[in-house]
Amino acid sequence: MTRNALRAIAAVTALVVLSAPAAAGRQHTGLFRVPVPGEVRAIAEDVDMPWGIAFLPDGSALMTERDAMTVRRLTPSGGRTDLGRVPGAEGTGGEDGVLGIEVSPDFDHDHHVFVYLTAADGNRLVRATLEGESLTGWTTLFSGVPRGRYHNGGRLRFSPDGRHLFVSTGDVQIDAYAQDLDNNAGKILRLYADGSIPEDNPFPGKAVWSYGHRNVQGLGFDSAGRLWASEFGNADHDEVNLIEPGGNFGWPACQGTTGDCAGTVLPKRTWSTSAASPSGLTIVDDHVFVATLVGQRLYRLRIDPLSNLVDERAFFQGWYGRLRTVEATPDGDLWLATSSDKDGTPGNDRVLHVAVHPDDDWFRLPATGFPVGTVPAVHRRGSGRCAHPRPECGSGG
Ligand SMILES: [Ca+2]
Ligand SMILES: [Ca+2]
Repeated sequence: MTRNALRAIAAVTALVVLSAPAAAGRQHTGLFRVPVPGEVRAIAEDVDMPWGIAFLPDGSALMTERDAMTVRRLTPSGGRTDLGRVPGAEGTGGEDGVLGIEVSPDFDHDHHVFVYLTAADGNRLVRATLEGESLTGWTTLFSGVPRGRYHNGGRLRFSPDGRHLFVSTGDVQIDAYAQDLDNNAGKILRLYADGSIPEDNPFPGKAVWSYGHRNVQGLGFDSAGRLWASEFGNADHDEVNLIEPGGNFGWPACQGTTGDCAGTVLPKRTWSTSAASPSGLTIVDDHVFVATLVGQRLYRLRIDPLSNLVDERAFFQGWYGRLRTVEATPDGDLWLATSSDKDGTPGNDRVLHVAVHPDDDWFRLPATGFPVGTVPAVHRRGSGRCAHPRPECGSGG
């Protein structure tokens, strides 16, 4: 089959996806308030390289530690239970180890937990069952993702309808893998929850959902059911992308918007790598939050009716060091994980709870969108906006 034919299939798939109603959460036509990060308190202060965080129906969360290769359960009040080391995981002390974690959309019935880890022969997706205070019945669902000391991707995210599990991978520092559709490195993969490959994936028989990625560590869905992803650039440009099924996102010929980008999907936002190095991503009320490592800040960007990212704000810049992961709680607050992996001291990372206060102002994403040039700005309050302790005052941008 020719590449054009494949692209045609991908385009049809895209139309099917984009025309499908948002299956869960608030509709894209809903009236949203601007989520403003506020008070911060520590949930855990002596964890080691927290990487994945996923919430259980009771409001507690499962957290992986990358290098310790463990799973822990944290409660919002600071309670902690060790669920043990993940069998079969082995890291090199680089960026591999036990990475993303997800909870089954049907957890109340199946108690399934999904983990992305580095094993001896590559990165893989595994599943366990949470029974009481232990994870049992570890099963490999999908393997064959190349591993490397660096660029292992690792984020897991269920689609809003719970039918598909998305997996981000990295190019493991072999650039050519990202463009090779027979290689699962440098991709976003789309699987069923049992690890099988959906028959309507853009490239028949392949797990590949999008390709040409360098290292994706953040995935999130907006209220229209669209997938957004954060991606580490090389030396110049980090990216946030709106993912199109079958899309080529450019790497390695194209980085950000520079290089040979013909025929590739350009990012919706780029930053210099010194201002970002984006890992985790989550979306609250159609605002994209991105946790950054080198940038040591939390970005918030609003998705506007034209699917652009606008009204960027940076929070907590330099306050907590490198930030790996941001996840929305079931009630719309945020958990934030630090990543002090460069300081040579194990066990000194934190998981933080960030209260989110809806702003006084509202905005609406209409179904039809506004004509270009008439997109209404979010109205900002004047006096008092930057009164202590609102962290938004901590930085510009
Ligand atoms: Ca790109
Ligand atoms: Ca440390």
